[in-house]
Amino acid sequence: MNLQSFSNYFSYLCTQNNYKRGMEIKTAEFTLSAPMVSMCPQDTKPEYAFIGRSNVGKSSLINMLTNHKKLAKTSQTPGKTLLINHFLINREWYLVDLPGYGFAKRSKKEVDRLDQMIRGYILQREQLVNVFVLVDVRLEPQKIDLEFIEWLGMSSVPFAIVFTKADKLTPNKARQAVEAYKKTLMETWEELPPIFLTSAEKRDGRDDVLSYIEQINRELHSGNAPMV
Ligand SMILES: Nc1nc2c(ncn2[C@@H]2O[C@H](COP(=O)(O)OP(=O)(O)O)[C@@H](O)[C@H]2O)c(=O)[nH]1
Ligand SMILES: [Mg+2]
Repeated sequence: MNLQSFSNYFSYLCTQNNYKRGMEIKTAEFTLSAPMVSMCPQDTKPEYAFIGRSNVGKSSLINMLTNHKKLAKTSQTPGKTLLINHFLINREWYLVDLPGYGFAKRSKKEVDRLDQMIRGYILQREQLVNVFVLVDVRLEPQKIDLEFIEWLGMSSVPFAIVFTKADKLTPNKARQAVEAYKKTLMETWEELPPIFLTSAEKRDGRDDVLSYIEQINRELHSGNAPMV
């Protein structure tokens, strides 16, 4: 699916009257950590991957979404942040915690290995239905994020952008930052991906993100979703 058709698909989702209903998280279980896509769970349930630069608020967002104070911490024991971590949610879908991209303090060899692992997973994992790219709402658009987003679009990978740490700005400033980011994206893309504004601290945006996931799951179940 290319960016344009995904955007159309999202518009379609938004017109469905049940779009805004929140999803209840009943169970969230750590499944396994894999060093490469071939070692990920042998399962066909839909997967939603989360990625972003280190410190963007990924662990906090995952914990907020799942109502687990330490779920993402499970994956933070040494080494595991360098692996693909699967969490099974409601025994129905996977939340996948990917290593951050663009580490400052790693050797070139290590950066290349991680890069290959992340891209291999994203391109090869057939049950991956959406990548959430996390971006700190306080920062000017960063080259590394824009390049990653561009690569997703060029690779026809459906993705959404999740702005984090909204509570660190006034609501007005946060909205302005999102608008400025959209403007930057529109320099490259005709249509925008789905965009969410969140705060793990205030639990803002939780229903929106979970409803979005739930709606895609529902479409997949009913067989109406366009295949990626
Ligand atoms: N105020 C605020 N701080 C946040 C939020 N999300 C994360 N943080 C803080 O940002 C830092 C990095 O968060 P973490 O979730 O570990 O980032 P990760 O490296 O991307 O997993 C921590 O000190 C968090 O407490 C948020 O929504 N609001
Ligand atoms: Mg983390």
